[in-house]
Amino acid sequence: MPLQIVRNDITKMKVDAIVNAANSSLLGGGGVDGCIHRAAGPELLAECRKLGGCETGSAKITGAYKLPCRYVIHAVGPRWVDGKHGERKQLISCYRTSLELAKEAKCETVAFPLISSGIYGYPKDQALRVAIDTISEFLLENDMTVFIVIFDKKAYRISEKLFSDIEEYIDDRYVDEHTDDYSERMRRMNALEEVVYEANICEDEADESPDMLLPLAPMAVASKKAMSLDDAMKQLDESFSEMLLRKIDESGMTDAQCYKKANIDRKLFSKIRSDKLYKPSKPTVIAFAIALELSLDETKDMLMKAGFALSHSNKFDIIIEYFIENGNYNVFEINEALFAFDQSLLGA
Ligand code: AR6
Repeated sequence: MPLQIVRNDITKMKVDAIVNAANSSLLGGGGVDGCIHRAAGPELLAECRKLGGCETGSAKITGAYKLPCRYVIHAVGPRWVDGKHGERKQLISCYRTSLELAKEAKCETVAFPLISSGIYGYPKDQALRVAIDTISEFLLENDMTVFIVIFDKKAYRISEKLFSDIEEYIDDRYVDEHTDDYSERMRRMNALEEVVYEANICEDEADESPDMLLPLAPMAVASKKAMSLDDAMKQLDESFSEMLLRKIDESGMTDAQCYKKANIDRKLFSKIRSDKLYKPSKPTVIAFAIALELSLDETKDMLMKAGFALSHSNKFDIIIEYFIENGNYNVFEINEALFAFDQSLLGA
């Protein structure tokens, strides 16, 4: 997954480079800056002294000394005043400069804290949005794995409105699922049993007793005839990989546009492309469905190809449904929300 949100102490991240939320003196301070200097040891400060400071909105790179990474990129974020003093522009520039420095240093993995969102007072939901938008734009053109490291989950905020909309949507769906009266549930069960029963009876076995019922694959359901294994194999449905490639063609996107929009890395996509019977994880399937902007029904079809379904007794599924129903196909925004609700993220 090229962009990931994780909960951790950034000084523990085993990546090529970590980014420090520094001040323009580059001589250390509180917050994450203090943590990084303490963990790296005094040699880091000695190297920083030679850099002659750094402007707000820019960044400089040093070694990492005792840290488990190779480089520290010291980025100087803006102090929040009221949002009308160019704060956003400077914060974007911080992320861009840091990513360019990481690229020049041939880093494949980079971890960012939420720059400016602590002592500098940038509202956390807006700081997160800037981070995600700027990093995902960079990843459209560059192969890198970038982590946004959230230190304190309590301090993590998606917008209040989005959070409460999703919460309400989850509540409604759980309510739906659990307020069917007894007769409605029996009706559904009976309907289901009839389908299964019908599906299992072959014409020449019509007199078999119902307790001989076995669950059959949809392919067999369609034929209602006993068939040899060879014949059955010939009727195998379009696989997940085949459906994905067909949908990409139909969408007019290139493969790269699609896997990038899905937040899936190139290597994983090549595996799926070259293996017709590739078995993806559920978040991977959904990531592609989102990138392809499939409707809810098409998403369910694609999930079925990989042996999955969406259920109303699962928060992850309801959140996905919420975004699809609202026509919001931004995988990064969806991941923000999934993270806020402690669910696994979309992508690999
Ligand atoms: N790992 C990851 N994130 C962390 C960690 C950690 N170990 N510690 C804190 N954070 P801040 P700023 C998060 O205040 O707002 C310093 O004095 C924290 O929860 O460190 O850019 C500098 O020298 C918050 O979300 O940086 C500057 O003077 C985020 O890191 C000034 O603070 C950034 O919070 C910079 O302020």
